[in-house]
Order: sequence, then C-alpha cells, then structure tokens
Amino acid sequence: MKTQSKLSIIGFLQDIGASKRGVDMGSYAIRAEKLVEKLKALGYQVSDEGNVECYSMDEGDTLESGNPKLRYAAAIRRNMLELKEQVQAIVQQDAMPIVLGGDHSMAMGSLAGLKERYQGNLGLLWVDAHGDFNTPETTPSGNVHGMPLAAITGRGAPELVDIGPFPGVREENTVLFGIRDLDPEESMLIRESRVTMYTIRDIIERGFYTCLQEALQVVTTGVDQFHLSFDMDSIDPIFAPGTGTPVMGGLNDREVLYLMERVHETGRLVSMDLVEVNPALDVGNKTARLAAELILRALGKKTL
Ligand code: B3U
Ligand code: MN
Ligand code: MN
Repeated sequence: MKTQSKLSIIGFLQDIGASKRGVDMGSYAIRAEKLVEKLKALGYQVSDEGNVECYSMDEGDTLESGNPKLRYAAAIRRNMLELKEQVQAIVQQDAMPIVLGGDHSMAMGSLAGLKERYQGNLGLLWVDAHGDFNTPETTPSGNVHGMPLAAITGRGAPELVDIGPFPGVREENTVLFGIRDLDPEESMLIRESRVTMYTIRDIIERGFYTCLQEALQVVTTGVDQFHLSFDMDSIDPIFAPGTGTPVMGGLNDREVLYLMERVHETGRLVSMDLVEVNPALDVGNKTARLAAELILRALGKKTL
C-alpha cells in the first residue's frame, strides 16, 4: 500500500484523559503553524475536517465516573465513539486520517475507526515516554491517557476495550519506542505481552539507529500497513516543553525528525495521531512547531 494522496486532518479537543486543562487546545496550536498549507505544498489533497467536539473538563465533575481508578470513563468513551466514526468515514474514502490531540486516550478512537478497513493487517508504532499500558488495577493516577495501549491490546476496563473491540491491531506488530517512565505493574504487563519495547536504555545501549531499524521491521513484517501514535512527551522537555507529563532524558529533536523521515520511507503509513501538545505549558509555540514539522517529515518533506 502506497502512502495515500489524500489527507484528512481532525482536531480532537479532549483533556479529560489527562485530567489537565490545555491539551484540548493542542490541535489549534499545531494548525497555527500552517500545517494544512504546508501539507498541500507537498502535493497532497488536504481536507481539514474541523474538530471532534469533546466532553471536556469545562463541564466539571459531572463527567467524573465515580471510579478514581478510571476517571471520566463514560465521557471518554463517548468522545472515542465520535472519533471512531469520523476516522471510519475518512479511511473509507481512501484518505489518511491525521488526528491532532488532545490527550493520548484518543488513540482508542483512531484505532477503532481503522479496524474495519485494516482488520488484522495493521502494525502499530507507539512513540512515547510512557507505556500507556495501565489498567484500572495498575494505574497510579486513574487517568485514562495512561491506559490506551492496554485497551487496544484487549486489557483493562471493559468500557474502554469495548470501544473497538480492537482485534484490528496485531500485538506482534506493535512497538513501544522511547520509553522511560513505567509504573511497576505496567512494566510487568508489557513484558508479559507480545508488544516489542525499545526503552531509552535500549536506545543508549544498542544505538538509536539499530533500534529504529528493528522497530520499523516489527511494525511492517507480515502486515501491509501501520498506524503511528506519536506522543510529544517522547521528546526531551528541552525540545518539547509544552506537554502535560514531561519526563527528562528523552529523544532529541534530530532523532524524532529522522524517525519521521524513516516512517515515510517505509511507504506503509496509513494513519497518524499526534498527541499531548499542551499550548498552556508551551514556550512560544515551540512544541506545536516541532509537532507540525514532525507530521510534515512523516508525509515526505525533504530538507536535502
Ligand atoms: N504512567 C502514569 C503517567 C502517565 C502515563 N501517560 C502519561 N502519563 N501521559 C499514569 O498516570 O498512568
Ligand atoms: Mn502517551
Ligand atoms: Mn506519554
């Protein structure tokens, strides 16, 4: 499958998965970097589909689930089902969805929307500081943005797992990359799974290039295409300060830009999330600017 010529941009205005204001505005800050115009200049047919209106923290405590280990679950589920429908419609038209977050729980909506089209034939590259593999039993925060990859691989709260359900993604073609902050039981769950993980420690010991080569191999072997779920907190806070749960010791700007160029060169990318840009925490839109540039590189922007 060649990279599509049609792109559809969606803003996902959700903050309740992170329980922190600001991340709901991430898509505006990325669009402000002239993303649509620049994608058109690369030769794509681009349609900005606007935003998925989400239940957000503005609506206050009425949205709380009452379960401190699964905060805002019902509202998040409704937001996801909205996103799922939009993504489904986009892929039916042979376009590539690019969903701008928004907190990372939105990946559940994206992947649910891809399921029908790419059933059982989809890899998943998840770039993050965190594993996002918590369940209500293992979470320290109750925040659902720490749980989406667990739900996507069939683990955890039924109300999240049911959003898919997600057999569209193959666990053996799923990669976590850039990881440096896992909760103890979350770490055990990942290691018991068939997900392949490249931690920052692996990247230091075995080299960024080698780990990336392997990661791209894993997400493309035996499947025709893959989805990229890119969390800006994978990047070191020096380069991406505008994010809600920054973790020191991350990937640098050169590495992630190169990663995106290599993603494009696979020719197998069919869908993308760019999440956890929080303009309220950013410095001069630096994080959003990098996010926009990352998307452009993943879509083939050349600098040489
Ligand atoms: N693992 C922690 C922290 C966290 C996960 N994802 C983000 N933060 N962005 C948790 O709350 O699950
Ligand atoms: Mn994440
Ligand atoms: Mn993260």
